Amino acid sequence: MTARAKQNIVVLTGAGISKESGLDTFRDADGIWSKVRIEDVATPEAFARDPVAVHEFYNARRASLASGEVHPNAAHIALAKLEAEWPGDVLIVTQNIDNLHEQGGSRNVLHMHGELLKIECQICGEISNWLDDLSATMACGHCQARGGLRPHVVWFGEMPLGMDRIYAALDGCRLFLSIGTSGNVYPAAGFVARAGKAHTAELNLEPSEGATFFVESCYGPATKVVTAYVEKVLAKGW
Ligand code: BV8
Repeated sequence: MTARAKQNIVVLTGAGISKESGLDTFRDADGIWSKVRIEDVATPEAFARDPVAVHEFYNARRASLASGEVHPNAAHIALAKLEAEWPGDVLIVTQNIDNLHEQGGSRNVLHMHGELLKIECQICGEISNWLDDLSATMACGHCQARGGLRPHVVWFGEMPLGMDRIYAALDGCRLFLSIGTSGNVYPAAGFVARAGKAHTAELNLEPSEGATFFVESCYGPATKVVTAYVEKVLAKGW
């Protein structure tokens, strides 16, 4: 087995990688949290207090993503090329709930904050693909119960998905890339410190909150810096 085949890569992505596909980020000046408060739409308490408002928030984003007008960009496609051509494992851990990594060709994707095009029943636990609006009165297609359906999304205060698998991948990886994230949200923002054996690089439009934790940084739009970085890794490593 070649040396490279033993070198696994973990890539963390955030909303910035989808910005050039037309999806809003959260904390940029015109971002999602400048228009609506986390406490009103992205916590279990908000959902219990006003499920209609929370469903409206996710229904609008789901309709945009499912419209067929939002496409993966060159950065998503470059990461799929890295996965296809790198001899070791490449795991994408995304904070994003869009499906643009998959649309761009990536297969090994872990959505730690859930997926916008899936819903879950709080009564029977069934997780289903769902492209339409969701409402508080809809019946679960699996158990037929009404009133238990929610977006399959991790809200603030809830446990992110796949944490054991993520930490195992971070412990063993030799390259950790952080792309398009401001480093504000934990535990994702702490992953760079967990990747003890890895070369760490931040590819972002501007320095994140955790910029000083990275050995290397490349600043600029993801469609440029990610494509260039992937070509460099495939040509000569890091
Ligand atoms: C949890 C829902 C317990 C779906 C989201 C310490 C340890 C552990 C927890 C905490 C802690 N301190 C505080 C907490 C609690 C909390 C938290 O982090 N709060 C923050 C606000 C302080 N965390 C939680 O509640 C998490 N759960 O902790 O459980 C636990 C404890 C330990 C270990 C395990 C579990 C749950 C967090 C999940 C919340 N759900 N989303 C949805 O509606 O989308 S988070 C939300 O923020 C999105 O998922 C988003 O992806 C995520 C992070 O934001 P970013 O992706 O970084 O987006 P942002 O806009 O901030 O930045 C975009 C970046 O892109 C910018 O830097 C910009 O410059 C750049 N950019 C812009 N354009 C481009 C670009 N880059 C490249 N190219 C471009 N063109």
